[in-house]
Amino acid sequence: LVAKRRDDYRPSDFFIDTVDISFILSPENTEVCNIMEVTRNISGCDILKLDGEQLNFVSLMINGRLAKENIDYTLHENGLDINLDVDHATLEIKNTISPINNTSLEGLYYVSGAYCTQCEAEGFRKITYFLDRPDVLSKYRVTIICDRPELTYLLSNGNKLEDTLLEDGRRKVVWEDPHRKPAYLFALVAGHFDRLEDSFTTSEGREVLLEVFVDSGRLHQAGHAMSSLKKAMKWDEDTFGLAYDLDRYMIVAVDFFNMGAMENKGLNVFNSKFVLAEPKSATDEDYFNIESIIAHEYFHNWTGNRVTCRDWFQLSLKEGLTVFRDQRFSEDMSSALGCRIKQVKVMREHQFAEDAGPMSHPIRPDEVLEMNNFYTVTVYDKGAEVIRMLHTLLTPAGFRRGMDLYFARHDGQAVTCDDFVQAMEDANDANLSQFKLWYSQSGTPEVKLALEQNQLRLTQTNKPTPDQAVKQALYIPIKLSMLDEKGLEHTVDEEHLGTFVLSQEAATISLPERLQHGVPVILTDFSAPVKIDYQYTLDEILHVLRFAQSHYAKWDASQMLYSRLIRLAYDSNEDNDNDNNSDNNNDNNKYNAGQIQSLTNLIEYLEQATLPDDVVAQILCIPSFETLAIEYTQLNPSRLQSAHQELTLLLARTAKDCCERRLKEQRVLPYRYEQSEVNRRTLFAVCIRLHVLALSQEGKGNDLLSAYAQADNMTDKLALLKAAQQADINAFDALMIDFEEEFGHDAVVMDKWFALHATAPRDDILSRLDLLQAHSQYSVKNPNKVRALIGSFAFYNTQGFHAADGSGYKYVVDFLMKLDAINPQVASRIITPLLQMNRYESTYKSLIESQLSRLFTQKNLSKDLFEKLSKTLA
Ligand code: BAL
Ligand code: ZN
Repeated sequence: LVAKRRDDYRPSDFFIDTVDISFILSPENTEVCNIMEVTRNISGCDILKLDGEQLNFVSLMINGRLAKENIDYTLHENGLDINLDVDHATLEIKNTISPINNTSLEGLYYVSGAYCTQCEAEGFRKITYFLDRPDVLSKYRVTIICDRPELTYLLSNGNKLEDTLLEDGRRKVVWEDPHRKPAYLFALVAGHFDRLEDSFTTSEGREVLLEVFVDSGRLHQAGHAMSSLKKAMKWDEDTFGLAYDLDRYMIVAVDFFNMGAMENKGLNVFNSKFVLAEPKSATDEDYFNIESIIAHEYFHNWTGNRVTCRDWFQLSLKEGLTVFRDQRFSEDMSSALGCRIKQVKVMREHQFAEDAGPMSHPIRPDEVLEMNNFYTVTVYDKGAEVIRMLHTLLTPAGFRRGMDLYFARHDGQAVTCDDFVQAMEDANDANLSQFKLWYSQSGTPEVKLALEQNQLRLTQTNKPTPDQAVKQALYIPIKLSMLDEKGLEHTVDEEHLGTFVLSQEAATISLPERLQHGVPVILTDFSAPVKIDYQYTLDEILHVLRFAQSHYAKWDASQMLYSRLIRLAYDSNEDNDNDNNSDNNNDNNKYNAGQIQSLTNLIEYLEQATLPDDVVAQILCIPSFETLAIEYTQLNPSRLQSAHQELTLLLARTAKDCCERRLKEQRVLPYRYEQSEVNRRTLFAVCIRLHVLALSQEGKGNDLLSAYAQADNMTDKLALLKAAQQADINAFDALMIDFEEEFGHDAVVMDKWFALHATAPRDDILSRLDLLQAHSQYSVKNPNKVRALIGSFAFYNTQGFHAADGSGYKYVVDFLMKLDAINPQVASRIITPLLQMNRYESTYKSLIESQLSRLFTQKNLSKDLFEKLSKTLA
C-alpha cells in the first residue's frame, strides 16, 4: 500500500471530453456500456491508464474495432491500461457490476428496493473504467434501462431528454448534463418514491423545477427540506450573487448512505435523516441540521461543482469554503450566537482532538492513503475557520470581492487552494503569504497571554505533531478587549477595531494606566482556531461573565469556570483514588468555600441579568467530557468522568431555584420551528435536566412521565428522555418502552432510541448492546444504525467505553472486525475514539493498544483502517 503525495501531482495524460454511459439495471448483474471520446493531453504518452475496481470486464472497442487483451490493453486489479498512440479516440467499454453485493455503499448499490450511487471521492471507478480524478471534466449523457415498472423514477444529472417504453416492456430514460463535471459528481438513482414539487425563479429569470423524492408515505415530512432549499437559493443570490444554472434541482432521500448528503450536479442524494421532518418526530436540532445541510449541498453548486478541486488534497477548497457559507447562512436564518457556539463546540470537542492525535493533518493534507479518511473535521470545520479568518481580515466586502474574482477566473475549472487565496490577495491587494501557512501547517496553536505591568504580552506556541516536527509562527487574528475594574470594556487595538493580529512568536500591546489592573476578554467569537492560555482567577472569570458586552464572551467565561472547577475536582480525586470515591454526595468536599461561591455567583448573575433564553441555556451547560479531555495529558477517563459528574450535581443543586422558576415560567405553545420557541425549548431542556438531578439528590420524585405524555413534539420528548437517562433510570426505561411503541416503525426516529440506549450509564451496557443489535430495526449494513448504536457508545458512553477492565474497548474492536468487511468507510469513523490512546494513562492506553494491535492483524484489513491503525500504533 503506497500513500499518494500532494507534491506528486501531474496533469492527466489524457482527457475524457464526453461520456455516453448506459445502464441496464439488475440487482445482481447490471450491464454498463461506457462510450467515451478521449483526447491526449501530454504528447508522447501512449498508455491510457483507467481506474477500475470490483468490475467485471466484458469488452473494449477502440474506434469501432474490438480490442485484444495483452495486445491493445491489459487488465489489472486496479484498472485497465489501454495502448493508445493517437491524439483522439472513441472507446466503448462494457462491464458488469453487482449492486446488491456492494455493501460499501460506494459506487452503484442496491438496497431496500432502490438503486443509488455515491461517487465522491473515488467511487466512479466501481461503476466503470475511468480517469477517476477531479481534474478530468466531461460532458455526460446517461441512459437508464430498467425492466421493473415499480421503480417509478429513473434519475440522473441534468435534463431529462427521453422517457420511453421499449417494445420489450422495459423503460428507457435518457439524461444529459450540459455542464462539464468530474466523475465524482455523477449520480444515478432508481426507485419508487413520493415526490414533492415546487419551483424557484432565479435572479437571472430562470424557472427552476424543484423536486424532493422521499419514501412512500413520507411526503408530509418533506416540506421543511423544500422551504430550506428555496431559502438557500435566495440567500446565495443575495449574499454572493450566485444563481442556479439548470432547469431542474432534485433531492432524493435514502435510508442507506455513508455521508450526510452529496452534492451531485442537479441530483443531490441525502441521508433521509437530513430531509425528513415533522414536529412529532424531529427535534429543533434536526430542523436546524436539515436547513443547513440542504444549503450546504446547494452552495456546492458553485463552490465545488462550477469550480472544483484539481486533486483531492485540495478538498478544503470546496469543503472549508462551503461549510463557511452554510454557517453564514444558518447564522442569518437562526441565532448567530447559537450557531457560533455550536461551531466552536465542534472545534473544541472533535477538531482539537484530531489535531492532537495520530491522524493530525493540515486542512490541505500532504499525504493520503485512503481519501475517504480525509473527509475530516479538520478539512471541513477547521477549513471553514480558516475561511472565516480571511473574511474577518479582509472584511465582508473584501471577501466578496475575492469571491467574485475567484469565480471570474476559475468558473469551469479544477483548481487549488492557492488559486483561491491568490484571488483573495489580488482582489484586495493583500499579502497573504504568511496566512497561507494555515493551509500547510497542522496542529492547534496555543496563545499565551500575560498581563505585565503596563502591557499585554501574547506568545504563540505551535507544538510538533506526529505528521510535522517543525512549525512556524502563524498569522492569528485575536479579538481582544479589556475590562476595567468597574466593568467598562475598552478596545486595546484601536487600529484594527479590536482584532489584534499576532504574526510573530511574541508581541506586546501597551496598556493605558486605567487598564493595567483590568481583565482581558480574549478570542471573542473564536476569532481564530487556537487555544488560549491565560491564568484567570475565578473572580476574573466572573468579571468577564458579568461585564463583557458580547454574549459569546459571557458563555466562554462560564465554560472556563466549569473547566477550572472540574480540574480542581479531578486533581483532588487523584489523591483519593483508592477510596472508591464514587460517592456523589461528597462532591462539596472537593471544593473550598470560595470555589462553591463562584458557582453561586454565576447563578445569581443569571437570575438578575436579563439575558435571552438561549444565552442562559448555553451558560448552564458544562463542557462535555470530550471537550475537557483534550486539556489533559495522561488522562484517567474514569476520574474525569467522576469530576464532571460531581460538578454537574453541584451545579444542579446551586441552580435548583433558578431552574425551578424558569420551568414554571415556561409558556408552552403548540410546536413551531421559530427562533424564540427554539430558544425557549433549549432552556427547558437544560433546566429540566438539572432540576431532575437536583430532585434526585434530595431523594424526591419528579413528574417526567406526565410531562412526557403531554409533550407535543420530539424536542421536548427527547429533553425529558435525556433528563431521565441521567437521573432516573426507572423512568428512563418506562419512557423508552413508550417511545418504541410510538415510533418503532420509523427508521429515522428509531436512531434516537438506539443512541439513547447506547449512551445510558448502566453496568450491563454491553449485554444491552447485544440485544439492541438483534432488534428488528437494527442492521449492521445501515450506517445510520451503526453510528446511532455503536458510534454513540464509543464516542459518548464514557463509563461503558472506558470500563476499567477494557471490556468496552474489546466490544468496539470485535464489532469493527465484522464491520470492516461490510463497510470500511463507516468502520473507519467509529474507530476514532480509540485513536486517542496516547493521551490516556498507561493502564487505559495499554488496554486500547492491545485491542488495536489485535485489529491490525486482521486478514483483509481495509486501507481505511490500515492507514489509521498504522499511524496510531507507530
Ligand atoms: N462532498 C461530500 C458531502 C459534502 O460535503 O457535501
Ligand atoms: Zn460539502
